[in-house]
Formats: sequence, structure tokens, C-alpha cells
Amino acid sequence: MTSDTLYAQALEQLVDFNFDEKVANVFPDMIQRSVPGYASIVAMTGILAAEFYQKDSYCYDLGCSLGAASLSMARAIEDETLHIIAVDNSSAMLEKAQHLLLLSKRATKRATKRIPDVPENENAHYNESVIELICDDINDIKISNASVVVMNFTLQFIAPEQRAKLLQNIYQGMKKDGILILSEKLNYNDKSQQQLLIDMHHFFKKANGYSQLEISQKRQTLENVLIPETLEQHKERLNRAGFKQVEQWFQCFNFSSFIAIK
Ligand code: GEK
Repeated sequence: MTSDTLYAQALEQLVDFNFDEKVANVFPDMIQRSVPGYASIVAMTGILAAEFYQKDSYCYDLGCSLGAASLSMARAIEDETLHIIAVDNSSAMLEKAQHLLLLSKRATKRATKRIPDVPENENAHYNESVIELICDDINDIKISNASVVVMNFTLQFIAPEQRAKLLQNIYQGMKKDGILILSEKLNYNDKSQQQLLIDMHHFFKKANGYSQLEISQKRQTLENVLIPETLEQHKERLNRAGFKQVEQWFQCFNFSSFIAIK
């Protein structure tokens, strides 16, 4: 796995974070060392998807990056006709995702040695051809006939004023009893609570080898790009979109995941 050293040196100019080739190249290392509970959320995504998947429906992975959640679902759902639609608007991410899926496909066939950068357990059996990668803005795609929609750490990058419409669009395209798995970084209205949760997240990053400089530069580049909301805002918006049950099923520091059932 290529190490994330993108912010290790003092940068003269800090530009807004974007999912370019440099980020795509180090993404597996970056996300594991930056998002507490990431591996658990990816693994549970497969477990939940397998239970709520409905035959002859689609699964969506919105903001799929390198396809970790799609792979988790593909491995967990046993259905010959499974079709996962994985969408991201970063061509750099999707190129890399395509490459990893091909490696994974060969590894599945040979089931031999591990390949660097391919998510854990990729050697497990699955029909990889079920994952369709689409390069598009998730605000512009039509969701249809979906029993499982996954949006792991993507909504936070969507302009706040577009979020309700996106969730309504997802809801409209879902089947009854289908699920949305929504994972997000959280914000807190209470100042001391917010500070403590941010501190704990930084302890996590420090323990994973990021320096103060790396943590601070990355934080500044994300400031205008990643806009977290409170747990209450998420729950309220999901309820308003029409979901009949909304539960927070995971939290580690200020990172959380929800399940919303139509
Ligand atoms: C994972 N879910 O590994 N349309 C499509 N894609 C978008 C948009 C948009 N409007 N905005 C951002 N993205 C993944 C991790 S990363 C989270 C998701 C992170 C994409 C963006 O290109 C990136 O790949 C992804 O959303 C967010 O489970 O890096 O913190």
C-alpha cells in the first residue's frame, strides 16, 4: 500500500482538497489512517447489504472512490444476477478502481498471493463483473430499482443546499424495505463537545503516524470542501425524505454511520 505523505512537507500554498491522481494513489492508506472505524464500516456494509438486498434490484455505491464498499457487497451478496452501480466523479479514482478490480479478478481466479493495495479479503470468491463503474456527479444520476444504496463519507462533500434533493432522489429510486447506509463525519453544536471529539480524532491520526503539520495542513485544505453536519440534522433530513426508520448503528469519535429503511 502506498503511504500517504501528501502533507508531510510544509506547502507554500494550500489549495482546496480534491480527489486527483495524487490522492487516488495513496487513498487506501489515507482513508484507513484518517477515518476511525473505516474498515468496520466497509465490512458491515457487506453484511447489511446481504440481508437487505432484494432479488432483481440494484445496489448503488455513491462516491465509491476505489470501490471498497462495492467489493464488500459483491463478496457478501450471493446472487448470480447481482448488479452494483458504483459512481464517482473523480476519473482518477475510477481509473484506479478499475485497475484494482482487474487485479482482484485475476487474484480471484488464481486465489494465490495477496496483491498490495487490494482491500483485505479480496481473494474471497465473488463475481466481480457485477460492479459497473460510472464516472458522474451523484447529483445528476437517476437512481432506480435500488434495494441497497451506500453513501459512505460522500454526502459531506456535497454542497449543503443540494443534500436534501439528493436524499429525496435516492429515496424515490429505492424499493420498499430497501436500505440506505449513510456514513459521515459529524459536527457538534456544543463547543466543548465539538472540541473533544475533534481532539480525539486528532489523537487517532497522530497514533497512525501523521505529524502535527500533516494534520493541520490537511485540515485547512478540507475546511471549505468537507462540511460536516450534526447527528440531528442527518436524522431529520432522512426522516423528511420519507424513510420510515432511521438508526445510527456506528460511531467512533466524530465518525458515524446510519441505516435508513424505506
Ligand atoms: C469508500 N465511499 O472508500 N459525485 C460523485 N462523487 C463525488 C462527488 C459527487 N458530486 N463529490 C465527491 N465525490 C468511499 C470513500 S471518499 C471520502 C468516499 C473521503 C467522491 C470523491 O471523488 C471521493 O472519491 C468520494 O466521493 C469521497 O468507502 O475521502 O473522505
